[in-house]
Amino acid sequence: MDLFESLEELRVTALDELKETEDTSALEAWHSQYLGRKGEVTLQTRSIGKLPREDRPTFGKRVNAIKEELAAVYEDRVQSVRHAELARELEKSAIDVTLPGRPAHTGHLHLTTQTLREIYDIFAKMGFEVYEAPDVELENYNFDLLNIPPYHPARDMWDTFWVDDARLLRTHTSPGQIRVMRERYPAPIRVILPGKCYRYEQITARSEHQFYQVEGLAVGKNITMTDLIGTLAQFTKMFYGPGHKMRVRSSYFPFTEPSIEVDMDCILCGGEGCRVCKHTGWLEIAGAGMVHPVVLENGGYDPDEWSGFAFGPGVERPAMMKYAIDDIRLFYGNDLRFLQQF
Ligand code: FA5
Repeated sequence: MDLFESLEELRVTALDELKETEDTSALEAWHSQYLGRKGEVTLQTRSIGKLPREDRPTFGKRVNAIKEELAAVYEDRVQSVRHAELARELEKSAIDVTLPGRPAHTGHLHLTTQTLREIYDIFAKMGFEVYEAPDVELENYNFDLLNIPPYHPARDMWDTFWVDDARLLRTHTSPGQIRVMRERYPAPIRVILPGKCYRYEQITARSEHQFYQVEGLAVGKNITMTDLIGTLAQFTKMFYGPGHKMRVRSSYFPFTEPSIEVDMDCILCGGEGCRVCKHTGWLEIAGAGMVHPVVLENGGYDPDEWSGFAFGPGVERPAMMKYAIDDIRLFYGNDLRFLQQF
């Protein structure tokens, strides 16, 4: 076979092999085999010397033409192989838009907020409006105007976080009584004052150092203890549902006279006694009483003409009773396993 024939044969073989290439590495191998610096087609020019002088230009031109042709066909092949590779890649990593997505977790109201709203609803039905008072309170409002002067031992009932010499984090919602009375005088009052209270005290299963109270205050003409007990009995019936026991004990608060403590039968132990009810079968849910004449006066109301009652339940403790929660620390422990149950 002469050099011209073997050159044509090389062309056909190279084209056939190029058609077989399926990926980039096969293409690279093909390119270096035929068109690389030491490729079979490139090296054809070295055989020129073996040809008769008159055939050499024709052979040289033919080698160049084949090189150009193969280079052009190679470029086309590169394009189509890349396309095919890309298509395979896309198919492998394709997103299945028909798959259902991961569900987004929606939050919900904290149990304390739910309980607060439930309490607002109940008192709204009895004609009480919501009145808001500040968390950072003047010592004067938190104590003095509530008939607790600096020397009074009752201050020991409320271990206090002080902000400075005159201001503190309110230890109870009762200072709001003075604010609302001073604002509303001489109108009759029927409000609840919800909010957070702060006490510098030991955290236990039943006591937190931050907790909510919902103060209640009614001021009017001829308001009596019967109205107070009736209101609290109605509240407990609506909050806990029928079939629960409420009891009232006499107690002492400097800002009410007479004063009472309101207890519910302990739902957790069914009255048997447990650590939450301090083994008594009863859990204290509110302090209450008839507004003390000094407090009425400090609020601007003449005690000879006006009378009133006040009460101050917590929020977490009544919720613990209602939902059988045996540790108050769960409320603010941020454990979703707890929070998601409500
Ligand atoms: C008071 O704070 C009075 N101001 C209540 C009051 C208002 C009496 C109006 C008379 C008239 P006491 O310290 O008992 O009272 O708290 C009232 C309620 O707040 C308790 O019954 C309880 O439900 C809740 N409470 C008190 N301390 C804590 C605490 N550390 N953690 C959780 N709840 C608490």
